[in-house]
Amino acid sequence: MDKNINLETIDEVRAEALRELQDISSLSKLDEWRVSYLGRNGSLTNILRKLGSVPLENRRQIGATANQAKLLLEEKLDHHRNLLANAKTSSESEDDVLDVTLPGWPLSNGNLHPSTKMLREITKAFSSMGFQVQEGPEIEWDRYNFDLLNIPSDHPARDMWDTLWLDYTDKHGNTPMLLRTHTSPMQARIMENAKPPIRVLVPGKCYRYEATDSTHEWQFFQVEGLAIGEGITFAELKGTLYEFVRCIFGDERKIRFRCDFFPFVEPGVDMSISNFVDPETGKRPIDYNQDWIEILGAGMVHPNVLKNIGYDPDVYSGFAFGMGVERIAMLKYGIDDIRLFYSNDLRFLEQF
Ligand code: FA5
Repeated sequence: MDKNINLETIDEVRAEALRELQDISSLSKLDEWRVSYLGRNGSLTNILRKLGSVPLENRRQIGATANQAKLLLEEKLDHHRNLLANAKTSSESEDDVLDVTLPGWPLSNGNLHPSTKMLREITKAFSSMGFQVQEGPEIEWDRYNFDLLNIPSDHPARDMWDTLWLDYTDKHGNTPMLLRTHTSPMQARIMENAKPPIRVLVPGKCYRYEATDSTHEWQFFQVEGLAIGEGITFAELKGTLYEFVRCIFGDERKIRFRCDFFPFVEPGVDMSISNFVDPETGKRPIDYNQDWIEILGAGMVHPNVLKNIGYDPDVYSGFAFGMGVERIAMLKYGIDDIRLFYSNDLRFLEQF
């Protein structure tokens, strides 16, 4: 028989453990206590391990007492651990008293993205001239983006709008889909569904497969304008665009029209806004070495487009324009690089 193991030894170990436990005031000390009594080489664990050497006649009683002692110490351990954890929480919350006199955290207000701001200003200017706003799909059929606009598949003008194609043809074998390269497909969609007189403005996102630089993005907003009726002339197109520039930039900015080619208008023009050096500040609105910045293409709707939709070009005429929203915002707010619009830099975005 192992002489060290008897009922008194177990009583002594238990009493000593309970005594020690009373003085423990930290979780780390409590863990040391657990290891010394209940750990793998703890005094009570050693007693239990040696039970096999106790003579059979005593083994049952000594074994039962040792197990009871183990259960008691485990119970006390849990209880003491909870006591210490609660005491920690309440002392922490005493340090953490709420001082209602401290200033609060400022709530940061969101603000509109400069493209959204510009879009709203542009639509407001044209609404005051009687244009209605309508939106259209960004994923478009080849037919609307090109064919109906007098740009057949072998037309070189397709290169002007390097295209992001979608790998999709519907079950009727309709021509492939694409991310619209301009808002002009809405000209055809609107004419298909409405009867003249038409005065519609179409704001929306466009995509082009092209390298980016300070004035070119692969995604950007355009606003398309379309006016169809009887006897509409180029003078009305010019008048509308002059009024638009006056609304957005005031009377100071100069406007320049130049001939340009777009297969869906005839004649076609592009329009630029002055970027002259201000004599007072010696600076340009945008810091480019250019006197003019192009913001839109425009023209009289091509008779072929009218015919494609089923309008009689001898009865109806009209004008259309498509403007780059970020380019206008750049001129208005003096932004040098179009790539800032989509770089998600809060230091830039918070200025608007
Ligand atoms: C067009 O997209 C024609 N659909 C415009 C049009 C409509 C002409 C109706 C006639 C009648 P263009 O590719 O030039 O044309 O683009 C028009 C405007 O969009 C440009 O003047 C410019 O302001 C803007 N833009 C074009 N490409 C980009 C680009 N990569 N990044 C930013 N803005 C662009």
